[in-house]
Amino acid sequence: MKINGIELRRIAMPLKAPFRTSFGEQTARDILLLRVETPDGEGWGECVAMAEPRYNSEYVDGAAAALRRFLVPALPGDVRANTVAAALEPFKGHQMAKAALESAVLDAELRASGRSLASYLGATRNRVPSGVSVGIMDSVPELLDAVAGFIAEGYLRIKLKIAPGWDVEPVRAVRERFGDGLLLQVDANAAYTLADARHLERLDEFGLLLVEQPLADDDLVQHAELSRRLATPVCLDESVDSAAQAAAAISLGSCSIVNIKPGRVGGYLEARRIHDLCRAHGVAVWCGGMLETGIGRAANVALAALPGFTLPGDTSASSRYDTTDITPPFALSDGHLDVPTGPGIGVEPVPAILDEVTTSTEWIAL
Ligand code: OSB
Ligand code: MG
Repeated sequence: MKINGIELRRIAMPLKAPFRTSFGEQTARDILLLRVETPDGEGWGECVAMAEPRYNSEYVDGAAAALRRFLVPALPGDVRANTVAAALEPFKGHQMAKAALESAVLDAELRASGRSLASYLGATRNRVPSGVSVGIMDSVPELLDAVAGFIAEGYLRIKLKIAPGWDVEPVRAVRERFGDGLLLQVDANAAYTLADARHLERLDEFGLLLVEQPLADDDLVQHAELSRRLATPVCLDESVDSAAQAAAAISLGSCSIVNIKPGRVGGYLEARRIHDLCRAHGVAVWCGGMLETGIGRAANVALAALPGFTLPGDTSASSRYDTTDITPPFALSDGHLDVPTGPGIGVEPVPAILDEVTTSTEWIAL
């Protein structure tokens, strides 16, 4: 497939409510979108790097710089999506920037051939169960109100963000208020150390589905030690940035569940490899989120429809983030999101909405 060029488009999107995690509070989104233009069509990709390098080392200005200077120029003139990763491999890191580029090329390629991303990836379902990630709040009553609202909307699983000082008590309160039937899990975003193992053991009494990324990103050995000590299954997010890292985590016993975020691992093809690897090892996976717009969400929902995704993902409805999405909104039906069936990711930005939120565009000719 020939590519004329690639448009980098920055958009500013509000968040309905501030989203607080152990690494910071976010009140708005600064997002980079990629549009690949070919002689007979286009393809879209969303870069999930955040404004600041607090979740991982990537950040949106850095991703744009890496794409402009190294990644886009490394693409061959005649490119296939399944050769993009190899072309970008000489440049270390920058998984989120690489993922966005591969995603846009893949979308263009699939649109040109009339095939959906879900079908291409090997999806076996036409809808996926939705969970929601609930930020740290100022008080337990405020948290209980927020969780009650999400349950009323139909979310099938609740994830609570935790941090030292906001863990056992909010989890106990949610469990007591909503009962043992609620699918409940927590995410620490690397806020603890192995010295907190005793404290984390206190979460065991709440019957959580999992505890996500309790320790530092590069602490695979300590995660293995913690996994042996906790009854609650340990799930990794930040620690897994490739299939090789997933394999290491599995063989060390660092986790029994993996959160797969395509951006974090360099794209949907690597995400599928991690899915296949985990499935072969009996390790459950679920699809994480990075507060994506409808572009990234559409692709995540397609991935989440693969057979190894046996736990509800952070694939929430568009309305969880904002009052208007740049694509037709993803809405919950019975606690599920429908998997798009159209060519490629199956959705496109609504031009008028996209223009309204655009803060800059840049064209890179190929
Ligand atoms: O750790 O899973 C995370 C959002 C931004 C960065 C990291 C994480 C998250 C979420 C929100 O938990 C998931 C979503 O709703 O997209
Ligand atoms: Mg996480």
